[in-house]
Amino acid sequence: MTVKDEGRTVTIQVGSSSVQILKYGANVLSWVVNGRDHLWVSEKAITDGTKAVRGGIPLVFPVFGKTTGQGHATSQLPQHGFARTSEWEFLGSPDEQTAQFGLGPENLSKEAAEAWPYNFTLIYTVRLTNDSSLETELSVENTDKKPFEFNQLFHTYFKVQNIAHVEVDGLQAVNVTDKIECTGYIKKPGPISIHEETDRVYRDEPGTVAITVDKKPYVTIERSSEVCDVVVWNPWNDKAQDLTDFYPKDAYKQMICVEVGSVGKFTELAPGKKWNAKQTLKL
Ligand code: TA6
Repeated sequence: MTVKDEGRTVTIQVGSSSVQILKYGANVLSWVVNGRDHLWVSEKAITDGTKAVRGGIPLVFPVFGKTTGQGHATSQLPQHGFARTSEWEFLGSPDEQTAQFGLGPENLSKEAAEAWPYNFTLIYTVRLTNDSSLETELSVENTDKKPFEFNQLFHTYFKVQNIAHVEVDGLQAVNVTDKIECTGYIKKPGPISIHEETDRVYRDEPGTVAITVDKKPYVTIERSSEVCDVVVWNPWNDKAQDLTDFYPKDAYKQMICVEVGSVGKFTELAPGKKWNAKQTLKL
């Protein structure tokens, strides 16, 4: 078991399994178990710090998507906020299978710090367990004298062999916001399959969500109670064509984003208080 700082990345090794984290965005780039990487990263992903990485586990904070209209504290921030496009500090390893990263106002670009003028501390903990599960946990602390509100999401890109054999199971009869159809509805019981551009938020989803392949469990996503929403996204062909860093263009058949977080509404954090979100990805 080792945690190695390799400069721009940190690698956790547990037996033959490994996780690699890019310090830029604290983006988990790979999760390799039994010789297979279970995260998808575009072959044209930009990892030089000039753009959010297309793949892995981008961190969405403090806003999901783009706030419409003026006046909200996040309205000047780019889509999905600044966490995924900031250089995080590697804080070290509490044990030989855990890496920790930190982000505060001092790490932000001038634009981001001006757009979201709050004192805060983010601590991101990535752990590869003895059974090769991947745990990611984000701690948010309000170190300011005024409250702030935020969204948070683990924007996980899972690699699959063929999207036609994949379903997302465990989603309950909850409110769904469909961003493609611009509709809202209550989900019907049963698994969902992906056969077109899909971009949905399953709100206040209480269950343990699983990605299945040919009806057999592939990855199970366990989460803390703060992580109450689930986003399912696949760009499909047309949107994949439009995304310059999405490559190969037909790779929408080999990926699915099942993203857990708190995005249905803003969470308010009072001065001096902390908030934690954790997901555990199990094979
Ligand atoms: O999580 C789904 C989503 O919000 C989609 O609407 C799509 O925009 C996706 O994120 C990717 O966003 P990005 O800014 O990384 O291109």
